[in-house]
Amino acid sequence: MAMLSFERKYRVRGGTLIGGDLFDFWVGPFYVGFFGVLVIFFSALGTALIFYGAAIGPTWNPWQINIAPPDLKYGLALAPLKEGGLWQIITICATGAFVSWALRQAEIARKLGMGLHIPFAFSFAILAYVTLVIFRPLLLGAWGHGFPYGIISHLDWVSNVGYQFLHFHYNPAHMIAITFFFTNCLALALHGSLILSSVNPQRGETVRTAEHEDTYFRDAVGYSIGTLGIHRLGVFLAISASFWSAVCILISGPFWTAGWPEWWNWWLDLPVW
Ligand code: 07D
Ligand code: 07D
Ligand code: U10
Repeated sequence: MAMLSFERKYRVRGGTLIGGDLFDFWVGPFYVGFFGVLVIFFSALGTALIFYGAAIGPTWNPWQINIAPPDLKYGLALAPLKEGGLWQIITICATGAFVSWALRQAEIARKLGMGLHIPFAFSFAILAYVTLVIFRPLLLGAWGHGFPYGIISHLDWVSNVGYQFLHFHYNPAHMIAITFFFTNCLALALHGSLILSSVNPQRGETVRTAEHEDTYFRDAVGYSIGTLGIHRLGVFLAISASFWSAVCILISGPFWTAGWPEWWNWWLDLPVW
């Protein structure tokens, strides 16, 4: 693929975390780097193993394909390939691919002299995933507590684990996470619509400025967080949503074994009554 005119300026040497010049090149639009090679390796192996798991399973229906974790009886040991061992290797591949992807983001940011905000934010998604398939199973003493890899089967897992705690909505960290997710959605709706309303005018009208944007919210709610501030808020809301998700599932089992409604008994037990 031919270089776009501006790419010559940005496709520069250096910034790699490992490997020096070795993989410091592009294939088409993609920067490669050592971690790009790792991403391709882990995702190709992981995807191939999912296909192998599907091949030895009962169905090719994409919705029904299921790669289950080992039975609880295997504890934290390695399981035979066809009894959860596949899930264990796929988990290693997925974690390897996600972490390599974050490090590739970091290399690209360094190359461009940018901040590391993107890999920092993505690492919170990785945190939620490894909490589900590594940290929580480790604390509970069996890989069998990880979620199964399949479109419908992972939904069944969420529902089953939810009802194990009678009413998952009563999990206070789940409440905080959900509130962050909803607030994140509100913030992006406000931001997206504010930007479009000021910089994408009808034909013949002029583009408005950041001052208009500030004034809009001062008029409407008495305060504007500002053009940089809204992006800080966005990252904060998004990483907080993932963080509290990780917390809400990590405490379910390892630190709280009763139903979640029962947790609220502390309120009834307050001496003030
Ligand atoms: C839009 C970016 C693009 C990414 C997409 C996902 C695959 C999986 C692999 C068949 C926002 C690509 C999907 C590569 C195919 C195989 C083996 C991101 C965007 C389009 N879920 N989940 C989905 C994953 C968990 C839950 C959809 C992944 C937890 C519920 C998709 C993970 C819990 C619902 C999917 C993961 C949970 C879904 C849409 C990892 C709590 C839905 C995702 C690695 C977090 C929804 C049928 C989306 C649905 C849905 C992928 C983990 C709950 C298949 C990769 C265990 C309740 N999940 N999920 O748009 O329609 O994300 O399901 O952790 O209702 Mg899930
Ligand atoms: C884990 C995804 C990480 C993804 C990565 C990247 C690829 C590449 C390639 C596209 C965290 C993957 C990339 C594969 C793709 C290409 C090319 C994100 C992850 C690293 N709940 N609930 C949550 C709500 C109920 C239950 C979280 C709402 C019921 C359990 C969130 C409701 C019961 C668990 C949330 C609701 C129940 C959760 C999920 C409403 C079921 C979890 C978001 C309105 C009966 C999970 C860490 C998340 C969790 C979780 C929301 C209802 C159970 C806060 C809004 C009452 C068991 N629920 N829930 O975590 O915390 O994203 O996971 O009713 O385990 Mg819940
Ligand atoms: C933002 C912004 C802003 C912008 C922006 C954006 C945020 C104001 C200035 C960005 C936002 C958007 C573009 C909007 C849309 C985005 C979303 C809704 C988020 C969700 C995104 C997706 C669903 C797309 C996901 C696509 C991905 C992740 C790309 C997939 C790419 C690859 C698989 C290749 C990766 C390349 C690597 C690892 C480097 C090495 C590459 C090579 C060697 C070449 C390729 C080699 C092969 C193909 C070999 C074969 C590989 C295999 C078999 C393994 C792959 C396995 C698979 C299963 C795919 O704020 O500013 O504007 O734009």
